[in-house]
Amino acid sequence: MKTALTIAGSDSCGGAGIQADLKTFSVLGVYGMSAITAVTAQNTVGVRQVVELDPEIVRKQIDVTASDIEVDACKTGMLGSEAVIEVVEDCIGRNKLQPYVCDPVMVAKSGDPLLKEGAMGAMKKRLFPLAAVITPNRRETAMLTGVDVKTEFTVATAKDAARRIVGGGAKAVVIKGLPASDQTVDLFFDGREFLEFAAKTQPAGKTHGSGCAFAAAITAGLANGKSLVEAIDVAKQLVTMAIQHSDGQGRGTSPVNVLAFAPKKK
Ligand code: PXL
Repeated sequence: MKTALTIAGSDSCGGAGIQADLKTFSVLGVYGMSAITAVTAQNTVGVRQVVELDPEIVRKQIDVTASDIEVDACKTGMLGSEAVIEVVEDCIGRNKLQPYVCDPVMVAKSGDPLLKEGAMGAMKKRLFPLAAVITPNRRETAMLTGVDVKTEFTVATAKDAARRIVGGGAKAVVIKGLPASDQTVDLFFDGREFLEFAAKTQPAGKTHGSGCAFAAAITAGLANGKSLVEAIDVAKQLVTMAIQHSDGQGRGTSPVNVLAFAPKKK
């Protein structure tokens, strides 16, 4: 079985973060491993408390795991601080954790911050060049390109942002959740071509954990030897089903249900 490692925060309510990543890896038949960067006490309504782990225990989790089990692909989600970003850069390099998918998590759906102010520059400089792809949502795209976070990106205006993110040192980017009539488009750019992955879903921003599941599904696809574009295509299908078949847990933003994509018993 192929393997994948997620380096991310724990979401106690199970919809996003490490929990979403491990569920997604399992659904796609990949053996999942984790290095936890932060523990959040949260539910579908919001994040109540965040405790960041010491960067050295983040390093230990990665090194000890990767020294025993080969990592076929890796992803990062919530990293929290510049100190953790520096450790993760070092660990990815030394342990050759490639291919690597960078989900530039900065703010929870509920609006709670998941990355310290000032740490975004370190993520761009240290992690983006190592990644096969970066997967920002619209808000993260605005933050990464220095425009107002309320910017209503369309596929057309997101193209310029994608060019700037790749121009800044990323190999490829997928900007998630662009509204286009009754579809939601994820826009891919690798410096050469633009591709649009479209599906009919409810408007972006109404589900908890969709971004984590998307990046985890790309990671699992890469672990399984798929090309980046094939992996993104399957990830889009998985997230679309996971949104459509949300089980409706909680009183706030419903978590996605990645199990909806599990292979059906014959
Ligand atoms: O969806 C981004 C995200 C990532 N990681 C953790 C989270 C969230 C959103 O709530 O809690 C731990």
